[in-house]
Amino acid sequence: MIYPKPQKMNLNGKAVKINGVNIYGNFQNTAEKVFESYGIAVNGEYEIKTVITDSKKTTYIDSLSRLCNEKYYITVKENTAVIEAATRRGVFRAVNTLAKLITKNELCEGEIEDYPLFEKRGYIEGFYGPTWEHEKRISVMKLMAKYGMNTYHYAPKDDLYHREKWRDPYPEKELNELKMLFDTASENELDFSWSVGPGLTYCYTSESNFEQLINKIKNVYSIGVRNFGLLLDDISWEFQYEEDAKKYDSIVNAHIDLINKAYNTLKAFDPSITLTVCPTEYFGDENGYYISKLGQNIPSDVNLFWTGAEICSRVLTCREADEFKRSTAHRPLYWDNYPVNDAEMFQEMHLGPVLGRDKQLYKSCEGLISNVMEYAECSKLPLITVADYLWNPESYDPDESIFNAQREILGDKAEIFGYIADHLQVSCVRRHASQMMSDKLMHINFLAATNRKAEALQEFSEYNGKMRECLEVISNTSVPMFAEMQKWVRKFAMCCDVLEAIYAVWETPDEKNKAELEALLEKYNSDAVVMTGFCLREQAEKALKM
Ligand code: LTM
Repeated sequence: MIYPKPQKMNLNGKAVKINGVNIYGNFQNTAEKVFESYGIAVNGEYEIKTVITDSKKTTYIDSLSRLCNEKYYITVKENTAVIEAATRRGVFRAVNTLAKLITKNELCEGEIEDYPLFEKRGYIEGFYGPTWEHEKRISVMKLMAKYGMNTYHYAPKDDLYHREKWRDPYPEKELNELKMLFDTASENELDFSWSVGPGLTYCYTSESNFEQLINKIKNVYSIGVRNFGLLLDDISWEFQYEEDAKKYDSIVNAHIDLINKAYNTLKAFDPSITLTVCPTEYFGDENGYYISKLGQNIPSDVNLFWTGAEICSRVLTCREADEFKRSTAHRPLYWDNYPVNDAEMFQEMHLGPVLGRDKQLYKSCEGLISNVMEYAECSKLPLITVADYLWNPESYDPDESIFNAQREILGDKAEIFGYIADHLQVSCVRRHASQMMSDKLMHINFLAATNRKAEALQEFSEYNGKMRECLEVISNTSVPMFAEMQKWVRKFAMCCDVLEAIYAVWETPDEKNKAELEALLEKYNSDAVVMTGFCLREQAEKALKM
């Protein structure tokens, strides 16, 4: 299987063997670059033709009654694959699918019809904390494009020029880096959106503040960016300036004026500009006064970010999205605060698949943009699952998806990595971690309770061996993701020690072993980093009573 899963894939015929491809037709360059990025040689014997047809078939999704510029068809027969699409983006998606099938040796004769179900699918660097390094940004972008995302929002809270120094133009070096990001996004069919967050010091009645805001946007416009975000999240509900308090009876009216004025000015400057707004009330009651009034008084084509019922929502439901639409006259554009782990979540590492988003949410929203962790490499794992969900939510399987993500990032280390990943799952979408360990200990306890202590010890020892092997691999292999996980690896080492100490008590329940276990457990518990669920402590406490 390839991910994201195509909507309709009927490949049952003869298997096709490919050493390299020859590409003909439109967007040959695009196709060649994609194949090269998968390590597939161009100038081989297998023929790939791209046919651009702007017809209902290639531009319209019947089941959703909407146009789509990412739809494509692939027909595979003998030594030829024909791609039909209406746009470069459609070809880009098709070539990625073909390249995945080729690299997995899964290309057979038959047909594929494919399109995404969510319209806007992407991620936002919208977290508090150290900003991503430039190279990591590029690497995440390319990967997410391979997984079918189409949107990237640049909004790091700790980029000074995004928030604190919103008035100042970017210095040359930073602007050049932004341009490189914009170019990479364009090459990889991602819509790049740059955001400004002026709300900490903005005076709503000041003409010069407004001019500074527009000038800052034009500063970024100069490198080619056309999609902009105006973020008003995490600012005071009180006016900072007396003039504002005098003019407006409520902050929502100041925000409505600002959004409308910015929208009109930017559209007059260039009609192709788009605007996305993050309101100050960005979660909770969809019928609240602020969000309802704001939504109803800004243009319908301004995208409105919304994080759901909570800042970090456990579930996102169609019912809530429909209610949001009724209240605000806008379908929500979800700013989904998963996998982000900033603020009070800083001791958690979110490596699990995305969960709890309705399978039919795409019918009720503009799209979903996932807020990432300050750890770019680690973010890739949950982000791949987000991309899978967004492309084909109806057949999204979180377990399959995360396993594929682990293979994508870690190759043959994926399986052993599962022994630590099992414990790094606690987040807003999942309250419990350590499912694998919990099942294992349950079985070991069962064996012991049914007079099979030798078998129990054998299984316990094998499990501890795997945990230790995982620790060795993570500590001694140079993988970018492992480097980001240091504090969790340190805690994982303590977890391995505790398990081994429990085992020692099982073998010989004497005072010395118990004292050792107690000390290790104490060390484990006093480290605030979030790791296993309850099962480790429970097992240790049982051993201490032996
Ligand atoms: O969620 C929004 C709209 N704003 C901030 C984010 O910047 C932050 O990353 C998340 C998670 O802590 N919470 C917020 O309130």
